[in-house]
Amino acid sequence: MFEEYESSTVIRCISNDGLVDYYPQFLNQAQSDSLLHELQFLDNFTQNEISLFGKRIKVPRMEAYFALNGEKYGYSGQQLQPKIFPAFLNELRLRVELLTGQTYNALLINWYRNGQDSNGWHSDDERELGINPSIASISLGAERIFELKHLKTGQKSKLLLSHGSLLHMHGTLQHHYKHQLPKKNGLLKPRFNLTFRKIQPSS
Ligand SMILES: O=C(O)CCC(=O)C(=O)O
Repeated sequence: MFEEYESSTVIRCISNDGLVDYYPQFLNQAQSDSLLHELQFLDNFTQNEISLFGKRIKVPRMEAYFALNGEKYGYSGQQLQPKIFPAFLNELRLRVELLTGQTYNALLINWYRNGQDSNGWHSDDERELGINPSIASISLGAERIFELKHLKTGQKSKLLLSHGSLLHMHGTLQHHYKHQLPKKNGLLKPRFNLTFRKIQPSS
């Protein structure tokens, strides 16, 4: 069960099993609009395939993956092809690092074209992300609901992710919770979700 503490800039959701910090206005309106505009010109998006119950299926969203030094990352039986960070996303990366106090060398962008695109229940627990992954996730465009579910109790928490917000998942969260971005019927507008990650050197 999460307890929420609100200050003017951050809502911190604390449980014994992980940490979530939510910054509703990490970017102001003008910055958010301008970033959303720039993202629409990126031509790195593909609809990738994962393995699920022995079958190859297309993920219900578009993805683009950037890495500073070709760091390899993938999930559910797919390997993402790293592209070089465009300058504007690298500047954003440095700004995110200042906020969270972490360093990131990779960025996975999810582009949900409308409310029928989604991201099913999962934990970001791939070995490349280290023991307690720090994932800083920026939302741009349409508001969508983000859900967390405790693995043992099944208890759910919901957050509405707004345009320009940043959600920081860290601590032991990925060991104890799954998260998802469900479909939203009737929504025609797109949303971009920029997830900054730290890929550990392979041993
Ligand atoms: O779109 C979101 O906010 C969730 C993205 C997500 O779950 C992921 O990239 O692992």
